[in-house]
Amino acid sequence: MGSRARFISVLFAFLLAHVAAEPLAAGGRYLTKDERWMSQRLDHFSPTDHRRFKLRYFEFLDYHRSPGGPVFLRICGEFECDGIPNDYLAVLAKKFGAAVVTAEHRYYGKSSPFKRLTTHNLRFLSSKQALFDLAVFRQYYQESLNARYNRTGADNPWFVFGISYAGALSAWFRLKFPHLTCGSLASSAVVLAVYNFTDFDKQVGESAGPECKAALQEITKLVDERLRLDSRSVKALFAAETLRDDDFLFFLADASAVTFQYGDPDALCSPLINAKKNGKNLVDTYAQFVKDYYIEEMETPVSSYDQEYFKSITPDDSSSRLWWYQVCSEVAYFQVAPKTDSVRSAGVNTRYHLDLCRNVFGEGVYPDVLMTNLYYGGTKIAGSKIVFTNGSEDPWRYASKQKSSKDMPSYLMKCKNCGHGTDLRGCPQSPFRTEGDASNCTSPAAVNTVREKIVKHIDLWLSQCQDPSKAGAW
Ligand SMILES: *[C@@H]1O[C@H](CO)[C@@H](O)[C@H](O)[C@H]1NC(C)=O
Ligand SMILES: *[C@@H]1O[C@H](CO)[C@@H](O)[C@H](O)[C@H]1NC(C)=O
Ligand SMILES: *[C@@H]1O[C@H](CO)[C@@H](O)[C@H](O)[C@H]1NC(C)=O
Ligand SMILES: CC(=O)N[C@H]1CO[C@H](CO)[C@@H](O)[C@@H]1O
Repeated sequence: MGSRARFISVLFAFLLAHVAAEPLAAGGRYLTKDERWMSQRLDHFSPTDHRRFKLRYFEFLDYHRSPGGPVFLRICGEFECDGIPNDYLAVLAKKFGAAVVTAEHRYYGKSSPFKRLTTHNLRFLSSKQALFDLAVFRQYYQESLNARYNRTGADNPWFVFGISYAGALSAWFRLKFPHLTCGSLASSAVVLAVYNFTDFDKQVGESAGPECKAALQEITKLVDERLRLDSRSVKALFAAETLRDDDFLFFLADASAVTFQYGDPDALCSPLINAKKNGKNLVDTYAQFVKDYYIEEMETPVSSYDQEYFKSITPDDSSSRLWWYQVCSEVAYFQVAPKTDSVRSAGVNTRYHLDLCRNVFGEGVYPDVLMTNLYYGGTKIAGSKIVFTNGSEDPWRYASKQKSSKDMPSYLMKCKNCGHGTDLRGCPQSPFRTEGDASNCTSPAAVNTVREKIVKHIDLWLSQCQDPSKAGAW
């Protein structure tokens, strides 16, 4: 993976990209980067199309209590997946004597069935196909474990994990294939496909707090005005003169949203609040932040907001195009400005997103969220043995499951920098520090309490899986 970060509004992509940019310490950021391959069917739902492609996966067996210990499947999402990160999941694996495996999501990274990513060729890119890939992988890997341990027909207890979109896949995997996993952890799982996702911006405002929110709103107003008067100069101020005006507004909105998403609110709010107090120019201050922090430190290429760039069918970093295809065809999560009191520009609206979908992928490509939610249940998902976790400051949290229930407990980690996937990744997550470390969360106890619950659920569900007579205990 190159040093380029991934498209930020795509949930989680950035994080893993950033891990890769760091040097590998001994036994450090990854459990393994040793890639393996399996053959997958291109279209799991066609009786006549028998084409296949190669899917990349990784395995880590050092902690495995062989031969009967559990297997933890860490689902990879909308990004190039080039190893198994060494975060809290590694701690869990050690505790449970589990093997850890992870498979790349079809189309991303090295697991693309096609070289040319035309809209036509993207038609097999969907969460439904990806879930089927995981089911097939699960069986394939179980057999390879059996071969390794010289067993036949044995079935280890499995547990699936995922963060963000992969968190939704984790919940959906347990929903659709309950016979293939004992349970699931769905961390910051965006299980609700939302068309007008106004809660995203609302949460940005809440996470910012009144002072910082007011500053951000003032900046939005000033930039909107300057964009009308002289769009070239204001975009140049942010080193983003290559972007169209509408893409530029989305870029600015995202640059602040991610600091809350990844648990680093002060990096943004401290300079803004200071500037306001000292009568300094707010737009200049924000521009400095965007350039130094978002573009430089977080390594966000401005092109990852450029819809003309997404049109390229052979992009050197294809994740943006791929994720936008999933957004435009299945899940939406359009991060539009609410009607009143928005932080982002009102120019980031439904029209913007729909036009982007049409411009990049062609007429007729738009997300039917009703169908997506009909298929999976949205926040009314009727699964079992799924743990949901959310971070209190994460703008994505309203696309996750709202209510806790006995069969699907949901926990909120509440602290000033609790963001996306904090249970597994710790905080802050940008720029990266020690992975999975909760000691830098403003309330480590908030995170550790949830982690203890996670351990209990895994423990119980694994034991029920191995000994069905215990199922009554639930
Ligand atoms: C594998 O199992 C077969 C059949 O029981 C046995 O003959 C063979 O020795 C075993 N091999 C290993 C490596 O344990
Ligand atoms: C989304 O917002 C647009 C613009 O405000 C509105 O026209 C549309 O009806 C909304 N769609 C849904 C599904 O809420
Ligand atoms: C995280 O904590 C360590 C020590 O506990 C400290 O040295 C470091 O500066 C902290 N990092 C952040 C980003 O707060
Ligand atoms: C949006 C959100 O935060 N959803 C839920 C996360 O989990 C807690 C605990 O169950 C709920 O209270 C939240 O509503």
